[in-house]
Amino acid sequence: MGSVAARIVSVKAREVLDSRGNPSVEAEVVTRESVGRASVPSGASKGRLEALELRDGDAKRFHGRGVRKAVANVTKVIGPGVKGLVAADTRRIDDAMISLDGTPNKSKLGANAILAVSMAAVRAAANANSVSLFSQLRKQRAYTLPVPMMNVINGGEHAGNNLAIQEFHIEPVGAKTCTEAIRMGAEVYHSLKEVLVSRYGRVAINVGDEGGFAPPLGLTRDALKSVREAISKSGYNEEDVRLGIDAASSTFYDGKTGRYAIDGGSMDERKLEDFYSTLRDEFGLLTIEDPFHEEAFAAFASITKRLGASSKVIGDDIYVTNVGRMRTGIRKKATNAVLIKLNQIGSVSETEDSIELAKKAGWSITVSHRSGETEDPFIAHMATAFGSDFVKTGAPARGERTAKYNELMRIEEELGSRARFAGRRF
Ligand code: 2PG
Ligand code: MG
Repeated sequence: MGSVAARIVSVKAREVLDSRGNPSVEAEVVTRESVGRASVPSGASKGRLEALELRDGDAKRFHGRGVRKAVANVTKVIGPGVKGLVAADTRRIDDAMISLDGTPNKSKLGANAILAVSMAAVRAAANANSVSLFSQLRKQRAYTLPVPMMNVINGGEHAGNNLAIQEFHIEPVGAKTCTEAIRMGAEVYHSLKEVLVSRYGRVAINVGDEGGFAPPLGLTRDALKSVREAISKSGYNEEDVRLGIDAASSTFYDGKTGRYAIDGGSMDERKLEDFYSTLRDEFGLLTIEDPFHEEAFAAFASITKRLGASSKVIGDDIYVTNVGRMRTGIRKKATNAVLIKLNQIGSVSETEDSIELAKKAGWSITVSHRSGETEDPFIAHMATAFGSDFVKTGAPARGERTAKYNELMRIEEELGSRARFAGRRF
């Protein structure tokens, strides 16, 4: 089957809503042979150095959160600028947009405008060739599907409770396939619902931004205990379903005092490291994401040295999927793992560069959603195409989260014997 060099004829864009009811950019790249559509997500606990998400600031619409400027940038600037380029030539399209923008953080056209087109172009190419998105992203004989990191208890800026830690994950590494891992995760999620009702009453099963429960708790340990009980209630052991956290600790760090407000008190860096270490021992935490604030390279390096042999220390806000920041992290041995988010950097090809750099460094890779998501399952394909060890895309509930998990199951089915599962590979 020869591939078609579908060229971009036009680019459209519109405002759509994300899972928090905020506007987001959706783009459509049109070729003579196909159309590719994509929409971008939006974070709440953002890294300071992320590429810029362009918002209108016009208080009369969406409380200032409209994205009409970004939409206009797609139709008026980017569209004419990429017209005639081959939709499959992701690097060329991204470079063209980056130079049209001309700023280091995509602040002129908006990363939301640029990324939407970058993703939609890959889809247009896949559709023109009648291939799945993952194989358009990267052609391989066999693919490795990621272990889902499912966020089953929400805290921090994603929930209305007093948990400082933003996310409590389950990671079914003992599954044989991705599809089985998703089933195991969904079972634990439902056992957790029962555990929370019996411990704290029905008020505890309201959900947060990523579909995890948001019980009215204030202590990290209480959340972890409930998740652990849910794992055993589902008939699994803690070797097969591991625990993890994303502290997103920039959100509870006070730059003036250098202290972290957590569990009703406050801790300095040393104390917080000891706290994580105790949690690791008590709950066997496989993942600790953003344990310290986004500039704390030395503190990251210290905890990685201490816990890194058996746990993944993931850098999210500290790296913002930026190869420059990641190089600093590699040099300083700050982490042994990275979170990859397309919209932190703002184009598909730059995201690929970050993944390749992480691979070279021997880091564990987790492709991730944002807390504000659309129904677009692009990251399921991204994770598969690049052999990400893990995928983080929320609870196994709520449509914008299940869109990704369901897509992974379809991909695994399509691949058949060409599918591997990352499992315990970490
Ligand atoms: C994170 C993300 C996604 P947000 O911190 O890892 O879970 O949250 O999208 O709000 O930055
Ligand atoms: Mg994070």
